[in-house]
Amino acid sequence: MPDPLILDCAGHRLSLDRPRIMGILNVTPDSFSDGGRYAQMQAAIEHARAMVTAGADLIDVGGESTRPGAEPVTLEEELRRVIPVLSALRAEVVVPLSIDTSKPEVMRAAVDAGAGLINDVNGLRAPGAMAAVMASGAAVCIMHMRGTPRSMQQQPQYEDVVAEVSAFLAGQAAALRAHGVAAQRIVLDPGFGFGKTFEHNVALFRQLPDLVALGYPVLVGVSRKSMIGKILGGRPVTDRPLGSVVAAVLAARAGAHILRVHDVAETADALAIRAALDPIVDDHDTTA
Ligand code: HH2
Repeated sequence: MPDPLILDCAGHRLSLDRPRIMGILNVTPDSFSDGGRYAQMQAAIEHARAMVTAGADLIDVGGESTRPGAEPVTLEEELRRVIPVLSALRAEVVVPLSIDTSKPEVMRAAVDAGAGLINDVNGLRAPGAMAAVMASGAAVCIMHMRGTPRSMQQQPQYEDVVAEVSAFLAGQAAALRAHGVAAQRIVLDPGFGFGKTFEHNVALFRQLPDLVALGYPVLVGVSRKSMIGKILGGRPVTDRPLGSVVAAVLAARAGAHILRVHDVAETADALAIRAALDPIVDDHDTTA
């Protein structure tokens, strides 16, 4: 059985004995083009530093928006957005860096620039993506998505969303293992909001323990997503932090190992309270 307690991010061994926080660093709209390049780069580094100070255990750098309907970004543009940031962050922060990409070329360049985790919302379905992971020493997050960001919210349908998502993730993990990728390098993610209706997202969240039972670390990304807004009566994205933090704590209680969030400080506080006071667990963290 895989050991879920360590994630090997290209030699940087991250213990998953408690829920870990992945801070989101988006370098998307018009990033680093010409004039504003240096200023935006500095802002990105400052934001990453602040997230680490606030309790982030990983920083996820993304150069392509995956919002529903988002237009794809060219390879050159994505490389231009993320590689300088990763190279700079490598010297600036001590936590492992993650690259949020589906392109094998970006995966390879990002690992060379210092990324220790490849976070693929496309679940390694692109030709060459599996090979890029195998050839690297990096960990990988395999996320489930139905379709592409452009098309994924056009009436997604499943017979049994939990079973289908689990089968896809288990199959991709097995393919990696068969090619010699260690279990300690693999993370699974059901992909909230990626080709799923609100009801699909709720079913997947409520049944997170089924995914955890596959034996690999599980990453949950619900921060500020529409499912949080919908539960809260149509809240705009700016008013979703508290709902997002509560959902992160619930995911941790269900056994999720990594929480991908925008609001790092608030999530860290909430997890600390949970670790100290949750009456349902019997292994309280008393180190605070
Ligand atoms: N969600 C987004 C992007 N990357 N990666 C993983 N593993 N899991 C997720 O749920 C996930 C992800 C959503 O992306 P986007 O809508 O572009 O916004 P943001 O990156 O600010 O969350």
